[in-house]
Amino acid sequence: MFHVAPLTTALLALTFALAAPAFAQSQKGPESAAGPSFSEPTRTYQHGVFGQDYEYATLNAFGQSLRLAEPEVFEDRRPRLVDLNHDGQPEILVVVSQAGLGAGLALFGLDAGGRLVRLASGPKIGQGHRWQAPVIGQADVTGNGIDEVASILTPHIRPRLQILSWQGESLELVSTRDLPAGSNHAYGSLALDNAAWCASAQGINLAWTQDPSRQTAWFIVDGLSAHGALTMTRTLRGDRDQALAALACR
Ligand SMILES: [Ca+2]
Ligand SMILES: [Ca+2]
Repeated sequence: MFHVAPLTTALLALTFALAAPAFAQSQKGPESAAGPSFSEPTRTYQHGVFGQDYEYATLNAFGQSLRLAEPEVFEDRRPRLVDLNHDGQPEILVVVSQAGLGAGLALFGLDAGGRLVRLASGPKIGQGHRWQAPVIGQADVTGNGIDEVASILTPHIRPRLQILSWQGESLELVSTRDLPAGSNHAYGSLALDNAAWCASAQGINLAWTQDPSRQTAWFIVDGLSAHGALTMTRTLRGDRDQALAALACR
């Protein structure tokens, strides 16, 4: 005797898989094989900076999962491990966005009881569907022993560098400045690892390459002026080998 129901169920499952392959195959982010990851795609925001119509609701790290309360979503592809206070316990730097306010950086990690929690939040841009692209790395530009994080605000519209310092439950603004060349993300691209913010033998490197053949830029950040402005020296543009060395924090 034939059992129609299981066959129908199988066909429905196959039909769904064929109809929505990107969503169905992305229950976890592509970098989930090792380390922290995102999961549970959500269409509550749908900005599409990665060429997709969904973001993520859940962060998975340290054997635990944390789902954001709506309307916030992770508008991100890869949680970044940092250790801003150099205590040997990693923090996780991510982008959190919501309708009406756009993107902000946030820091997650373990609390004193070993629970995965949000440790700190930075300012959101203040307008919906406005993103910011974290720059990979950490560096102490204020000289207080705690490393700062960097991102490029509105990288597809008017790229502007932002430096944030972890203070209690906030990522406090240290400095912003317009960028003279390029940005670290191309709209629709999944690539997020093509920029660096890190200490090198020369100082603090700030580097990115959108397209290694054309859009490279490398700066040495000298520090902060008496007025809190970020001072930096532009060292080159268009030299792929040197830009890649700068990206590797050399
Ligand atoms: Ca730490
Ligand atoms: Ca610092």
